[in-house]
Amino acid sequence: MTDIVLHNYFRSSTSYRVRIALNMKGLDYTYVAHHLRHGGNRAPEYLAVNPQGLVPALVWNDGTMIAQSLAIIEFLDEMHPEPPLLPPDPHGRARVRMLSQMIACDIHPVNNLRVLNALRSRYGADDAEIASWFRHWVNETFEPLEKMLSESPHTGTFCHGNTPGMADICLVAQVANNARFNVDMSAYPTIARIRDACMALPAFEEAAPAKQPDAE
Ligand SMILES: N[C@@H](CCC(=O)N[C@@H](CS)C(=O)NCC(=O)O)C(=O)O
Repeated sequence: MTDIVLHNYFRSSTSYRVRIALNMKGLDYTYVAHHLRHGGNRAPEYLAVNPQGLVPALVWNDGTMIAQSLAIIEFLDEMHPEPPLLPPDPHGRARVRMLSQMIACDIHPVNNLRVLNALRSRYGADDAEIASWFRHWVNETFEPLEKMLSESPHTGTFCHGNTPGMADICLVAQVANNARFNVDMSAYPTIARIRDACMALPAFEEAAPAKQPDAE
């Protein structure tokens, strides 16, 4: 048995998701940083761990490598069921996965660093255009997300009821990313309220980018 190792980067929102989940489960791990802006994720040593060259990647204590933040979070939840990150009922689990995937599948991929870099290098986009692109895709999903959260009887202190789970993890990490691109959160009071409730919890607060050893 070895340590649990998390390959990640302080500013990466997908890494942030997994750090929160590890903290919520009370699991210690070895923090291995890969500097995305310096191409650390494309280094041969890291590609030998995760051929996709994206962070995060978790190496479990039996040597198993798992990439993809939502797969990692569900794996942690199955290996360490307390506290649960998904509700006990199928309807609740589907709702939490739906909310999580709205962020993880419909916002993050089009705003990922490699996409922003391609906009710059292939199409000559400048900083203002990149920021405008980023905000556009956040707003495309945050508008319906705000409506769904504010109108659902299942929303409580957190996205689903009064205990934090996977959707809250995705929400908090996305809101942190938004701040770097000046997304106006005034149109999203429910999302902002849930984010604030999460950040009052040590598991979320200690996983924040600024608290990590590679923070700049
Ligand atoms: N769907 C993956 C996405 C992973 C991902 O794209 N991570 C970003 C950091 S947030 C990355 O490694 N980007 C490197 C790049 O764009 O070159 C997940 O949820 O883990």
